[in-house]
Amino acid sequence: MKQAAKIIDVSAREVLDSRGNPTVEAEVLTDSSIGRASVPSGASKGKLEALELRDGDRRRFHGKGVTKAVSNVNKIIGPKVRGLNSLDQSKIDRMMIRLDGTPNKNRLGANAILAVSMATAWAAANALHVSLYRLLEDSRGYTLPVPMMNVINGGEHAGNELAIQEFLIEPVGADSCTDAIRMGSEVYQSLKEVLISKYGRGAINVGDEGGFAPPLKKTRDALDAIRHSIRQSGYSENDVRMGMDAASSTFYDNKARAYTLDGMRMDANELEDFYASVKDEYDLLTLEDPFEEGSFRSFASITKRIGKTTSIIGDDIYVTSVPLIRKGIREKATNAVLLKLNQIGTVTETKAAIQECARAGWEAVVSHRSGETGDPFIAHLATAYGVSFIKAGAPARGERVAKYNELLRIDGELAGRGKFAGRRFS
Ligand code: 2PG
Ligand code: MG
Repeated sequence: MKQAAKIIDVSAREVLDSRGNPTVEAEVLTDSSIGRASVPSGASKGKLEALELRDGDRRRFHGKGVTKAVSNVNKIIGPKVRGLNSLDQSKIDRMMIRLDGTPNKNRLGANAILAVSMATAWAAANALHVSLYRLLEDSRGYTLPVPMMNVINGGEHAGNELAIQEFLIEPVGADSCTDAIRMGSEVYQSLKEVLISKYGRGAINVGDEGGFAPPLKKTRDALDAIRHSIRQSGYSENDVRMGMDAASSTFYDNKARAYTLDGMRMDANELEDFYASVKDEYDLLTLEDPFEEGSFRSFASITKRIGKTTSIIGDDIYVTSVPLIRKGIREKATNAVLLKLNQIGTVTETKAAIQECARAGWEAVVSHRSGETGDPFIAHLATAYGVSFIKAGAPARGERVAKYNELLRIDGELAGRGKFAGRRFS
């Protein structure tokens, strides 16, 4: 694929994300195509994430404007990228990293850099008239990921009292990714009925990622409702597995070194016991961020205890950074990694993080953010690199289904040639 599609213009604008906050959208124009991308934004962020540059001007968007990042694209990045070949993704990404010159992209902003990085990939794919996953491909053939659908929202993503941020369903027993999306949607609709009949219509308001945000307080209440809805949809718990993202930094008290969960105050050992019994009762397939992001030791302890049958996923502790993932591998801290483009800021660095997981034999999970846009980039990224899971929210709300619908298109285009990652887990 060594053709050229020369970049002739790069521009950016402020658009709104799914929470109604401003974010950066960039356009890359080549001599034969156009690529457009917009960047997501997190709520429960890791401390070491690349910088999301916000204006801080209280008179606009409550300080959340991104005009500085937009202007960095228009005035600083754009002129340097013009004239380059859009197919040289890693060269362009490396150039932007150098231009920024800081370890966490705090001069130009990861939101500015990532918007151009992703728009470059779209422009290159469009110039070659191929789907994006084909452009990004890693030559190992295509494997479509298991969708991890967040059907009950808590933590920072909802106004209820659930401490755990995400309760996920994972239809591993499906025949294909297309089938898995259908199964997930069916369970989601059953869950709606289950929640109404148990708790009334007020229980089906939704959180930031489209999952229901019922007025529950206890972890097991949420898991029970999901289990009930899996059975009510006619599936077994082997077909549709369950997972959680605790995002536990959000319920950790640093001074007291204690976690507050389900009305209990627990130290790391007690919390590990809690997770281990929940894992046994509900056969959790995945458990993300069980401890706050500095606790590599606690992560390693739970991985040793339940990691044979459960993927312990590190999100905030790795922030998609290769050096941190390497530290995790050395310390056997987890056996899986969450990958988010905007935690690190370029497509090339995200790819390197995925490859690091593959080398260690760890599962990789490509993920959305709680603040999203209609950009379906991650559906292509997950397929191109054959990761096991994609986490893109509930099978509801436009910005969430944009990713699942793109997977349906990709699966259709591959017409049976794409493998499905679910088989390994069922
Ligand atoms: C997470 C993400 C995505 P946020 O913690 O995994 O679900 O949440 O984007 O708010 O960091
Ligand atoms: Mg997380």
